[in-house]
Amino acid sequence: MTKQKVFSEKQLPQNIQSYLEEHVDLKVWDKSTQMPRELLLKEIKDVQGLITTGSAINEELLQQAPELKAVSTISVGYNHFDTEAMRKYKVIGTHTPYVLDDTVADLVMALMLSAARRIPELDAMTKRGEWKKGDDNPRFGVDVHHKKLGIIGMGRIGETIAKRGKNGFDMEVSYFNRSRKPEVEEKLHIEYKSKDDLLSESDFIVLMVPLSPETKHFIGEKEFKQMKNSAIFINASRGQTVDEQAMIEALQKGEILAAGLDVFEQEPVEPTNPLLTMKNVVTLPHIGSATAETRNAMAMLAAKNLVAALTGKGTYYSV
Ligand code: 8YV
Repeated sequence: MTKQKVFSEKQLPQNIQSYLEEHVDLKVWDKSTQMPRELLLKEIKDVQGLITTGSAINEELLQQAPELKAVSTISVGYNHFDTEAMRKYKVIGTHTPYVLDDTVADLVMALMLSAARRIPELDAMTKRGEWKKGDDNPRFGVDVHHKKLGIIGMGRIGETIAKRGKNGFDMEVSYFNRSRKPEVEEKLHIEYKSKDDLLSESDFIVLMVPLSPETKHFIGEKEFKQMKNSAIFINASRGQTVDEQAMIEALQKGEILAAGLDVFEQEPVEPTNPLLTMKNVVTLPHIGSATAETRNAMAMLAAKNLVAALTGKGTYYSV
């Protein structure tokens, strides 16, 4: 039987490439840079499977890929999938849940600690040789332990963050979610709060909702005004879940104390973005899942998802 054709727009580790080659006829974009859209549109003309990380899988692409049966993204988030159009063209979409939960939760804790204890700012100061003996008040941060942590979005990653906050840092953890999760409340000893209560009572607010039309600008001017002036806001979901201009103003006016951001409305973040000049904002280049182990596990899961979806053998995580 002839193997089905698969194109990967991302370079893959050798063991994953070998796994794919056993099952499919594989072609890979051989550069580490983002593949230009027009080249992708050429490559997908005669393939049955596509491995992607963030390219828009929309009507424009689907129209030009008459043979396409499955698209596998190496990410848990799939806001780049137009799921309605994919259904229309009978194209299966798969993603990579579970394998990145701990890694992303670790990064969220790192952002909380970094913003609260001013780690990047004081690291830079120390390296500049500006550590002088005497009054260290200007370097005071705020505690993380025993504080109130409010998590917006209680999915798999939200739960993993709750565990760390509760068990690792003795925090009082509450959450807001579209649907209440009594079994998680019982298991983790966390409390459900309305969005308003969570925003006005939490010391740390972590946003972990998937991006969809309902969650675009889920946090904006009104929500920042509801937060305590001492609140630290963390976003490791998607940049568009926050009205970035409103966040900039809230930080400038001192309506919140600090922020830890792994994601931005525009990625890569524009060099002129005012957030990049704020000492009380920790900025990262979307590295939530970016450890060698986790990215390998995600790529392997994406490969297995695709093979299962194309061959009809085995299970896959459909979106
Ligand atoms: C991805 C992410 O690795 O999984 C997600 O949804 O945000 C990241 O972990 C990133 O989108 C690149 O694929």
